[in-house]
Amino acid sequence: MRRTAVIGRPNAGKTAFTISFATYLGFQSLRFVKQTVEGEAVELELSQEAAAASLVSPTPHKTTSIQALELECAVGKGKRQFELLDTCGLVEGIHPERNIRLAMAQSLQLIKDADLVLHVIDAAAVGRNQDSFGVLEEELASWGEARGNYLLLANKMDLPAARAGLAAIQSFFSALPVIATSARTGQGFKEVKKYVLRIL
Ligand SMILES: Nc1nc2c(ncn2[C@@H]2O[C@H](COP(=O)(O)OP(=O)(O)O)[C@@H](O)[C@H]2O)c(=O)[nH]1
Ligand SMILES: [Mg+2]
Repeated sequence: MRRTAVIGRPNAGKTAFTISFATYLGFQSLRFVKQTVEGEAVELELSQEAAAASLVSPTPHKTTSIQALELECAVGKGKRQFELLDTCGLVEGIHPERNIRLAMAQSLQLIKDADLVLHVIDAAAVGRNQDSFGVLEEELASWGEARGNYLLLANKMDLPAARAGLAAIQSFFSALPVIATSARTGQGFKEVKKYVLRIL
């Protein structure tokens, strides 16, 4: 099954984007397969509201396990299944908590094999602090250019500071495609869908 991985720093809106984008594609209830850091797979079915309430949070590192959403999309006359993978937030250095370190390692392994990578950035946070890019972004940008099928989502475009953030993101990641999105309003989802359909 084709796999799209959603990556980025904690709090960028990865989980919010994953849930709203799946809803945009027409899914009312979402079947998650959670991979715990111990390697166990737990399945759960949640409504969009329940998923958002339990998984989206302003507290960083709420998502410590991989959450895969198995989705089906109409392509031409047929249907194709693909997996949307919400991952643990990536940060520089070695995180003091063991379960977060394990979740990050697990995320990296799955990202490596993904058919498409969506890198979510909080454009509003960048707009407020334009020096917020670090080694993580530099490394991801060069890796993204080398691998291809790597798309940047300048998220939280519904917030005023995001406009300046978008410009900074476009200039920093000048060799990669950038789509302005809002997990809150659905801005940019149509464009993201086009990329996803291309790899199915
Ligand atoms: N205004 C706004 N807030 C967002 C957006 N996407 C996510 N958030 C908020 O940002 C916080 C972190 O979101 P979450 O999806 O848990 O981030 P994750 O750590 O990357 O998975 C939550 O409080 C969300 O409600 C967006 O597009 N616009
Ligand atoms: Mg999350």
